[in-house]
Amino acid sequence: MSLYTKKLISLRDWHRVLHIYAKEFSTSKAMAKSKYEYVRTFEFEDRCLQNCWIVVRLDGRSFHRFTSSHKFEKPNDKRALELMNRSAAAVMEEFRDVSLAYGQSDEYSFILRKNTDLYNRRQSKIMSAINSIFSASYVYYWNTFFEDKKLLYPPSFDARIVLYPTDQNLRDYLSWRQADTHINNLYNTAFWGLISMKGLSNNEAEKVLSGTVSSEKNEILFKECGTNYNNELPIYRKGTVLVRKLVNLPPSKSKKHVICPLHVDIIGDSFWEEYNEILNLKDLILNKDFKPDDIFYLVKRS
Ligand SMILES: Nc1nc2c(ncn2[C@@H]2O[C@H](COP(=O)(O)OP(=O)(O)OP(=O)(O)O)[C@@H](O)[C@H]2O)c(=O)[nH]1
Ligand SMILES: [Mg+2]
Repeated sequence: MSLYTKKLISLRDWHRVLHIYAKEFSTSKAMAKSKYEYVRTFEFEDRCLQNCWIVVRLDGRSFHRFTSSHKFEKPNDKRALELMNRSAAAVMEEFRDVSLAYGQSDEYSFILRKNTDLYNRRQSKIMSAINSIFSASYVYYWNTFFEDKKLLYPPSFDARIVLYPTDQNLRDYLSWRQADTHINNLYNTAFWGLISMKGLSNNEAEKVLSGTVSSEKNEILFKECGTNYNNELPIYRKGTVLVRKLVNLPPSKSKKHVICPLHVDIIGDSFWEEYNEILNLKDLILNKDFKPDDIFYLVKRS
């Protein structure tokens, strides 16, 4: 009985037989490959701690320059914000474990379910994949939102990952980002209002607003520019929160999974009560209040 027949009988496993053949008749190329194999040991374990909410925040790199090169409207360019929202929805279409996303200005935060097993919770894989899908989508959808504007150079985004161990930490994180939206937008609206409506220079507008609190900025906007801040579009004042919904879509009225952009308060309790499945890690239930006229993104793969 030949050596190989003996091995075949004793192992009774074709996979292992093939492995033996491969090993015994390996070419010098395969040997060389295994010689270098050790470099893998330089890789390090970067798994996110279990049971923590995983937040990935992307931020446009040098968007001050990017937005002025592309002549974005000041202080807010609605089409640019909608492009950000579309790109973030592409991330949520791809990764079902992203249960919510929040965006404002040139940044977007993605919240992964605390029990996610995406890429074995490896930080570098999660962060790079999300950044890549978002950045590629921003370029891919550019023409859909800016049919009259050429993309002059490739935009890019930095990314970071932060872990939050409690639901309250996660809510505080999102409250921080939405409070930031409010502070920046009120300032920017008043600043550009004083320049465009009152004809002030950048320096003069800065001086008028220096040291003022929110209520004073509101008053300056109202008295000097005739603008009631509360009438500004909610997408500017609140930013955008992307949530998942299970809805009946006409005409077939079959159940569909959609992603909806909302411009609502996420600091108070009511948002978290309405979308309680997010913190409770529950499956979506049919949402009967959905209006198909609102903007939504259909999730094609389920
Ligand atoms: N005109 C206009 N500019 C915007 C809009 N949204 C964001 N920006 C610009 O993008 C900048 C974003 O701020 P930052 O992220 O702090 O600045 P950055 O230039 O991107 O710098 P890094 O993030 O540090 O690379 C703002 O300061 C604005 O200049 C918009 O809707 N319209
Ligand atoms: Mg930026």
